[in-house]
Amino acid sequence: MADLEYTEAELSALAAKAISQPLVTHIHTADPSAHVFDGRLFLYPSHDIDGGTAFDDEGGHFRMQDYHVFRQDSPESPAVDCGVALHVDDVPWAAGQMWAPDAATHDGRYYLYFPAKRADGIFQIGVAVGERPEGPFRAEPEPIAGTYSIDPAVFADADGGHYLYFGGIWGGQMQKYRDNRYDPAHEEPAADEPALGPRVARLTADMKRLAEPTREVLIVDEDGNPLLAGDHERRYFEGPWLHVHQGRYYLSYSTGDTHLLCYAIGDNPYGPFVYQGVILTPVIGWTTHHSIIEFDGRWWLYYHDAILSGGVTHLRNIKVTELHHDADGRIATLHPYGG
Ligand code: FUB
Repeated sequence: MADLEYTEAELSALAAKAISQPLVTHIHTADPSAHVFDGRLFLYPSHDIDGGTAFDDEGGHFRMQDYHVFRQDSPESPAVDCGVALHVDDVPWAAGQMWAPDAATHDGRYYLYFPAKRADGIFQIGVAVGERPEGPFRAEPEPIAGTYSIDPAVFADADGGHYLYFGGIWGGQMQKYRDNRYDPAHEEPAADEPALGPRVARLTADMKRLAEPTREVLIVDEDGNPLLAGDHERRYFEGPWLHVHQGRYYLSYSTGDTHLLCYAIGDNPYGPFVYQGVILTPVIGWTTHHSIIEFDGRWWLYYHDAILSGGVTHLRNIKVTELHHDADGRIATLHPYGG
């Protein structure tokens, strides 16, 4: 997960061809989860900082400590910083590394879901409750029992149910679990074995607990065979997101070391999901992470790159661009710097 080397000239050429510009420039932001709550648009990104830690494949250089929430009048409007919504110092169980968050609303309250490392270095997912979409949020004293790993994403289904998805391999630690049990001896499956999928569980009505043990979300090819761990261009790595288009459930995610945002389609929140294709080709920076929303009848992809920092992988900036589904529901592939 090293920095990328770009000359000034290369960066200006990429910026000139980019399909969108950074939404936030006064701080570094990444992993944008966008939501329309009561007709208003809110963004829940990571807040990147330089913690002075050397790069490693475990993501030790992503040392984030807090979250800012942003408000927009529309995806094409400026993003207004609503300030610090939650700080790690106010989370009793968390020691650091506040990675990609998400948010949900239910019965007039707002819930921020976030991963963080406990003092023993193990990631878990917590929830914090607020009275307003922009926070501040008050963290529950303990992480959500039964969760682990990173990248929570909460999907609100039309029947009122909420589903928590999560999971990331490598630094996200999901490869250390099988059947929801941690064993430090576990590693990623071999290349010819089925890849690990994200985890999903329905949330309880109070939005603070899992209503059931998490189960694996299966991503399969067009013949129904599970994608294999060696299929790095298509297999799940991190950053799950769910949206519904014309009655079908779309699971989108990052392929990590091949830097693609891909999608797969299913007919219910648990899957299986059939792999379809690429949403976004690689951005500047090692990571790619996104969310997809509909606003006023148009679809939008929120994502990030690292153009503001000249390619520093852990100093990113969020962006947004329009997304198109064709008549068959296929998503047109976007190229972040044209082409
Ligand atoms: O922001 C830290 C991590 O980088 C996220 O949790 C991953 O999805 C990747 O974007």
